[in-house]
Amino acid sequence: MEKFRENIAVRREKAILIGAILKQEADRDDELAELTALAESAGAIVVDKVQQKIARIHPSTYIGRGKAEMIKQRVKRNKADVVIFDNDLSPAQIRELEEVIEAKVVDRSELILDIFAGRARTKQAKLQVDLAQLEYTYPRLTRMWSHLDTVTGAAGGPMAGAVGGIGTRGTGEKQLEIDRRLVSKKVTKLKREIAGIDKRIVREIEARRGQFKICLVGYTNAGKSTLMNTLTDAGVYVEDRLFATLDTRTRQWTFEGGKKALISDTVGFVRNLPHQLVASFKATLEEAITADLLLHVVDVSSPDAQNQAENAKKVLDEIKCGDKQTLLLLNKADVVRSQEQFEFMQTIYPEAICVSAKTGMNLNLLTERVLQIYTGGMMLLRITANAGNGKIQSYLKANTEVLKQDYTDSSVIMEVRLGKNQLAELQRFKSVQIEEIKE
Ligand SMILES: Nc1nc2c(ncn2[C@@H]2O[C@H](COP(=O)(O)OP(=O)(O)O)[C@@H](O)[C@H]2O)c(=O)[nH]1
Ligand SMILES: [Mg+2]
Repeated sequence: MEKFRENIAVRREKAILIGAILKQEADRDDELAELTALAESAGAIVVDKVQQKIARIHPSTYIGRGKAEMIKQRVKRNKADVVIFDNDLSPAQIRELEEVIEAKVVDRSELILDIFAGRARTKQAKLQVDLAQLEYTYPRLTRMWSHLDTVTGAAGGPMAGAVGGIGTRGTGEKQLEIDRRLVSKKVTKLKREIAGIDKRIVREIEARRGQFKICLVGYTNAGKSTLMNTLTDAGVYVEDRLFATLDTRTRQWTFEGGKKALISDTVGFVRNLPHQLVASFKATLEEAITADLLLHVVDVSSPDAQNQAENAKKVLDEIKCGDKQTLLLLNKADVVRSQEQFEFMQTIYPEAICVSAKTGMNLNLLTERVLQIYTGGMMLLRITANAGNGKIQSYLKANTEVLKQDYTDSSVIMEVRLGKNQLAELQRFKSVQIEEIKE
């Protein structure tokens, strides 16, 4: 049943990327950057890229049979498993291309669906992705078989179609019914899985309580994953210790002085997202909703940078993250193409930090700002407690910078520097006198 297009996953597969551009369209010099970031996001290993000019869209193969033959050779040479198109293909085109190329063919929307499916974690997110998948593949399923004979009752919404009655029986119709049963089987299986997922989510939230959570947002290819890796190079994937297989994109970020935060990567915004996928895309941003701080990464070397930044802000507003503490990062500052545009971006976003995830430029500045927000700024305190109160003394030694420690007959007086956000924790200690020292 490989024609059911369930097998769109490209994880760990060697992929060749194809971008077909109509002759009259403008040249692109981005080397399929977005598709590359998406493919890697889905776990594929990109082994080759082809940007192909075509005179027209060929109805059966999109790019034309000759070009498809050429891709077949490249698949052979690279021992590739999958060919990913930057274009949206019809089911018939995919089928035809798979026959000529003799490898799995995936189009851009399918790739995006695959990523979303891999990232959705809550019940709601899962259901949304599933719905998007059905919305996208079910009508294709219907069309795929309807050429065999006329199908009644096959039209309509994806769910309606799956439970709808069938009139006369023909070859295509029988096949369609089998496929429908597969769809409903899949839904049942998913529901069972969701029950398990719910428990894991609870565990995850438990594990994260009280930790400072940072979330990377921004367009695909902006450099979010690179930034996360650079910032946490010495850090550990949190899943190793806490969440087993649940979240592969959350890492521990350890600051100088030993403070720790959690930093999560997101799929990112996608250019020209098909409308069926918008809801499921938003579901993948759920990580952002629970974060304490957002790092909004913008690729400032892209001519489309301002538009992307504004677009991302709009969506963050829609999912009610608009008021969340956010640092805007103008990334790829090492490769800006237009100095004029770079300066313009700095003018309209004066608060933004210009960074390079690749060269490490200004990442110390970023770290400082994050730490400042994390701690709420530093303050100096004089703390007086009973000399016998060992708890407060060990807390201060472990969690603050102790500048001075004096003893009187019965008391200990300590001067410490700590983050404003630690104050609440400190106030939980009984019989302790706290005074702020103005510098
Ligand atoms: N020159 C340069 N390239 C970068 C920088 N940050 C990321 N990249 C490149 O941009 C591409 C996309 O980066 P990635 O981290 O996957 O983006 P994501 O989709 O936002 O996670 C990769 O090829 C990176 O090597 C940077 O600061 N400078
Ligand atoms: Mg990424």
